[in-house]
Amino acid sequence: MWGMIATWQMARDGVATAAQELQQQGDAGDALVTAIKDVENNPEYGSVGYGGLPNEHGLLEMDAAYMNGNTYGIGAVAGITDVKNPITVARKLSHDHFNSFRVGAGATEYAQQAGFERVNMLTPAAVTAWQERVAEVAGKNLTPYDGHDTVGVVALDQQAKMVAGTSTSGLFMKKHGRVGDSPLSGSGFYVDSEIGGATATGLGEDIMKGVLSYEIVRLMKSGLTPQAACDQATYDFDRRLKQHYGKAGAFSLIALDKQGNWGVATNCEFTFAVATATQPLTVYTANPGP
Ligand code: SD4
Repeated sequence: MWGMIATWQMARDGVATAAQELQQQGDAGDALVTAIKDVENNPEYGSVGYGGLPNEHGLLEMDAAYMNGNTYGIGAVAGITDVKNPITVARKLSHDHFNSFRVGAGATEYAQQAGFERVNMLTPAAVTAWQERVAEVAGKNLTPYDGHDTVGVVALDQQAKMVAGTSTSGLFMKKHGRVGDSPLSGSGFYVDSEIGGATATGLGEDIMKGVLSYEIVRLMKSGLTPQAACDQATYDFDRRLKQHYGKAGAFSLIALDKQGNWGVATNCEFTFAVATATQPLTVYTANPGP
């Protein structure tokens, strides 16, 4: 069995290539990097990698993480700048026992010293979008837009290895140094090859309150299907946030288990891509649950 699930329609092409790798006995980690790099490299996607929208100062700060479900090795970067593929930096860090989560200037310095390509990731279109938004909110308190999209992937290969990863430029107009859920273990992603994995997209500040990716893996461990685990974690926590705050940010969760079964739950309109040994690549639209 093999399988891959990824957040948002933008992941479709990357998942298509990665699925071929998995079908030909490829490694789950390599396939995940193929899928995420495809999104990072596409300037049309304003929320991930090249073309991502910047923070309040016009600086593009990116977050990414990689987890190996066989070893529990995790690598992550937050607020990294001018690096072509943050997911590849995160993956390299996942081999390290110490210093495996780097932030800000330290993350960028690490990537440079490790030989990763240093490039200006801010496109002219992103600069224009930022200038327009700055003019729009001039004199007001800048707030991030809701609804910018992290690419999150969970993959299973034919050797039964599972991995999870995320990459994002976070929320447009975020405060300098703001970090969301995406690089945080348990919140933006989690995977255990003996159980399954999950990743999140949406308002990081709310996702991390519920450590939602870990919660889904924990529920799968207790015997729930990926779909039941996604439903329970997502809708329970959405309810609790609404009880406490009167509202909940938009968020969506996807999961894949070690048998290649998958699940999804969302409190907003959400698209995702799935391919498994028994199911050709499909992009679905999910609607908010109860
Ligand atoms: C964050 N979760 O930085 C990311 C952004 C995102 O849909 O996925 N928005 O909070």
